[in-house]
Amino acid sequence: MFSCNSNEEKKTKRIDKRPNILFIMTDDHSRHAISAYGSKLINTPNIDILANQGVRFTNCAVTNSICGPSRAVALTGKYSHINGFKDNRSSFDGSQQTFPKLLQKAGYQTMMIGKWHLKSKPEGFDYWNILIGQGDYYAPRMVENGDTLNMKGYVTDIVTDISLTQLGKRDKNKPFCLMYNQKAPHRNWMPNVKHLNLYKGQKLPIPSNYFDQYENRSRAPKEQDLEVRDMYMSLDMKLDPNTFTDSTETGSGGKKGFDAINSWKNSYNRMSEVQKEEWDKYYKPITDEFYNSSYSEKELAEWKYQRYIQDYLKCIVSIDENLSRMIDYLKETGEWENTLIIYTSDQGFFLGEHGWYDKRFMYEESLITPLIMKLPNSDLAQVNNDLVMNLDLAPTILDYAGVKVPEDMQGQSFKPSIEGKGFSRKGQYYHYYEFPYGWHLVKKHYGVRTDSFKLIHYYNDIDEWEMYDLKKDPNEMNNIYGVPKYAKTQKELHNLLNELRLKYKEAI
Ligand SMILES: [Ca+2]
Repeated sequence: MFSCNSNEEKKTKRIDKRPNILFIMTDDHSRHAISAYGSKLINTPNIDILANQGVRFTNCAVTNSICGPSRAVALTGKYSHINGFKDNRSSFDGSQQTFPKLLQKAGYQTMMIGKWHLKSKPEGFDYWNILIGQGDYYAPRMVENGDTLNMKGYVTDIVTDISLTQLGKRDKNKPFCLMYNQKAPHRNWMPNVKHLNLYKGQKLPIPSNYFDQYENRSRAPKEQDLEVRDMYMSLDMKLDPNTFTDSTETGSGGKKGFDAINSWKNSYNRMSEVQKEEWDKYYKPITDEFYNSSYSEKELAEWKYQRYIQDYLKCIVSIDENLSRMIDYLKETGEWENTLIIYTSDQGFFLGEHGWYDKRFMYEESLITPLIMKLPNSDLAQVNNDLVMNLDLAPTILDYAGVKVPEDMQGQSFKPSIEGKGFSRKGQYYHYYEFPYGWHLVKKHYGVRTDSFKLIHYYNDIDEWEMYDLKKDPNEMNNIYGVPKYAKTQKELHNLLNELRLKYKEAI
């Protein structure tokens, strides 16, 4: 006489009414590859569901645009120089305070599944199952609560499978916090074989500044190594590894001396024989096309862009498809209404703007990360233009869970902003450290961004400033630092930068 299918009945089961937290972080997902942000490249219907029934942020900046550091900031609500994880050489001090630990202490069930990339073992989770290092696209190696596992299949599906299994096993009397962190769409952008044929034969639009010559700016954007035209023919372009020789290489790939051919062979060989067969059907003609053509330098740069962007987007199709499984699960179990869902990336990404891939620079594409939040017990669509940051994620999550935000967290909850009660931040402070070691040769720099301007200081082996008028020059092609007309604004930005460096306890 009691129906088990009633969502109402399932909803009333939980006595603890605090909202669940579903924290979704993908890796290197540019907001320009999400249709809710107006992408001309891809449809992401399931991410769009969150935006159409929640809050889409247009100005969420990261503090340090690179994988590990950004994750450490999200966990701690503290800048890299405070949480100790400044660049990808670092190892996260897991003994420190994080929002999952505080939620666990407050009675939440905490789970961390997928990309972790902080070297040290996760702490503060009732269950964790993480990809090793950057993670493999095929047959990924994982560590479950300390035990190493060799999985079969495609990483985005696997991370979702494990997440759904663990959600099913949880204590349903308590709220949960699940960090559901996808490896995709991180380099080297290997799509699921079932998505290989998407975009086949199409030419996607190339950004207007793809052939940027880096004039009117400091030396820093000229001296990087993150141009699409320099991508590896092996690892990135995915030419048939069996045909590959050193002389086939046309790019530096961001790190001279890196063994890209072997890295590519290893990735390729993680596929099963059946997967390889599907893979080869798609990539062999591409390999042949390359060997049979004599591209000019410009044609090769355009060819590489198409190869890059299409693989990148196919990886996102899989993320979006798997997100629908999570949404269905929440709806079927009656938890959809009372769950705070956060969709974000560890940073933005260049999709050919300035001729680049990767991130690191304080320019808009890399600095601004997608952030969409489906609020508990609300389906009102909002667009929020406040100057929020990934630094604010931890305090915001704690605020929604009704847990006191510790005073030493440097971010601020933006729940009041969502509720129309105001939010105050004059400028977003940024600092990138990974130079000259590591990848891509992006020089050390710090700076501040307001809603109209940006000031950047490159230092270390250089001492140059850049300033941009974001309203007039949204693509940041023209450095106005030192231009007399902007002298007053420049002085104000310098003052704001000094103020923020003092506030966040950073000194060079
Ligand atoms: Ca990343």
